Amino acid sequence: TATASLNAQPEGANYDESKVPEYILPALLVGNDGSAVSGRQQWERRRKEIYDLFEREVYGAVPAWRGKITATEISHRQDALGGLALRREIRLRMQNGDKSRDVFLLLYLPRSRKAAPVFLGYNFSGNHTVTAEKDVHISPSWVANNKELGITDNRATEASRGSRASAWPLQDILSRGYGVATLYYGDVDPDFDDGFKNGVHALFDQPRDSASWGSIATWAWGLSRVMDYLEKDPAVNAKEVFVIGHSRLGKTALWAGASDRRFAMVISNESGCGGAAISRRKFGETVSRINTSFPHWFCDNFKKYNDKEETLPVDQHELIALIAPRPVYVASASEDLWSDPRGEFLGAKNAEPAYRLFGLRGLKTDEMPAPEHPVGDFIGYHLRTGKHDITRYDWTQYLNFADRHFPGSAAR
Ligand code: GTR
Repeated sequence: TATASLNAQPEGANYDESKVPEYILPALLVGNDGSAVSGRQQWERRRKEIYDLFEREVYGAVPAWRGKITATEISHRQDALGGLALRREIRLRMQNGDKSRDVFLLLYLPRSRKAAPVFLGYNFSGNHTVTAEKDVHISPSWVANNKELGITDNRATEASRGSRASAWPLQDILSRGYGVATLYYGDVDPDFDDGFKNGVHALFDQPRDSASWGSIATWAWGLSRVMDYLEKDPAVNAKEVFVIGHSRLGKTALWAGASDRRFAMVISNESGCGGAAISRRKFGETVSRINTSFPHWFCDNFKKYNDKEETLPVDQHELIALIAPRPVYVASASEDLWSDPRGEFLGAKNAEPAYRLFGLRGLKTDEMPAPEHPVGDFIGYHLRTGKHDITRYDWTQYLNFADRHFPGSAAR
């Protein structure tokens, strides 16, 4: 679980920069047929090639959705967070035939505005963990057992209420004029390997193959379904929905941003392997380690690259490039070597050519910045001192980045 991995520096991995192999990254601006990509139109074609490779070889393809989703507001408060926010809980009932699955969205909106820009991101342990407010419903879904949170039979209880509040500085976010939409990722797909039977998988009946979606693609799909809802909610400015995630959910945010261009901005907090970090560096977590610990996160094709990162047809800078020209932010933590901070920086750096095609600047630096020195224009980056986590410092940078790119949204 997120909490258990906070201090993890697993053994048997390379944490020595001098042992990073030499590698050549797949060329971002050269088409599969060898032709150079210069204009935006050519990029659109190239972008599709890259997207298709990620879909087939890394995250897996989403099967056709034939169901329907019904949104029902299950709670509403005018005076949340000491009067700062409106708070609503919305049940999204996903249905296909006689099968259904409920996903619960927790929405905080600044009282000060009519249609709010919103940060949308999954939480790790249930909506009731992001706030100490007593009347937010406890997630009824399967959650990972966790002694610290008092979870022993895969059910959340009062003991975990507010336990992840530090990862969601709601006062800061709301007082700066932004809303928050969050949901528990296990509502969409519980995070364990069950052969893709549970979660929303039960609502799809297509047979699986080696390119079928893994859980990251499933979670990304869930974010798009939330976006479908947000687009219809007049209290939300659907043109300014920013997708955010930490760690495995940062990988998810990047893939969601690549898959669905309705997300106006994308934030990857310490997403590491299979996220922003260059796989070919084999620094910290590697493709074979991640496919072994989490065989359900990616499609089966990704396993072909275990210990063979150099044969991947893509690398993660190209995932970030798929987000261009929308602003994207990549962040690392100094003690989080498992996520490969330098690899994340280089992922961001090597995405720049795609932004350049739009006349936009990326990081505005060639060197990895010192801790607490955020950099970048359309590609933001910072290294924070400390461990694997998402903190108030990280959020402050994301809020600054949002203010800069969406000046109409900055609190007046
Ligand atoms: C670790 C995993 C990472 C990252 C992290 C997290 O166990 O190896 O890829 O996803 O969990 O999500 O906190």
